[in-house]
Amino acid sequence: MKIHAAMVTILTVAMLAPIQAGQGPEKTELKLTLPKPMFIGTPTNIKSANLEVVTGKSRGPFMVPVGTKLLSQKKAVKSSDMQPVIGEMEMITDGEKEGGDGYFVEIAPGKQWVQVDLGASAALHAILVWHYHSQARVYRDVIVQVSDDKDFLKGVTTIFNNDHDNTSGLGIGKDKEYIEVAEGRLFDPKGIKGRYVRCYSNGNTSNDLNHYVEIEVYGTPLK
Ligand SMILES: [Ca+2]
Ligand SMILES: [Ca+2]
Repeated sequence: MKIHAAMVTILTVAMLAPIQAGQGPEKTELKLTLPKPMFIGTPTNIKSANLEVVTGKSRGPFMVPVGTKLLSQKKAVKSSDMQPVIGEMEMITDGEKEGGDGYFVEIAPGKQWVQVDLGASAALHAILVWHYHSQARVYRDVIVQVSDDKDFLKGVTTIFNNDHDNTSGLGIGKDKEYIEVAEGRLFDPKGIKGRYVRCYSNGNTSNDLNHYVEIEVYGTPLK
């Protein structure tokens, strides 16, 4: 039996409508500008005790409330290492996401963090991080936190934590390690409110250093 394309559309809309009606604000697909991939295929040389299943598939659409915008572009970035080995902190929010040399910031080895100051608290709907994507790597102990406190001493919400053995001492994380790719990693803050986004890492499978190509934070400003 052949199913007519128009019929499929009607069925899809009919199935989605009741779900959307029961879930508060209207949602739309988050539109991203992605850099070109620098490697293809599924790497086999990565050793990780906590790696997610590698599918090689792209993330697919991610839905956010209507009115969600990029809040992080050109915003100030601070780090536990303010004197990067390569690059400048500004490069983390400059909108450039290419993977090659000249596009990543390299900071000190071991447990380090960078944090974006959005300038004002906002309801956050997507956080994307590109550590490095010119080679397949896993960054260790990736922890993403949101707070209204620039020092992250109070009111801290952890959005993601894949430090499964608590190496970094911020608590055991239940999330999986993942291989860096050109589409970046999307973390879902689920509307949590905050002004600062802090990202930890602790070296990677190629070396002990920490890298960032870009961080993007999407949300809706608070009225
Ligand atoms: Ca950049
Ligand atoms: Ca760990």
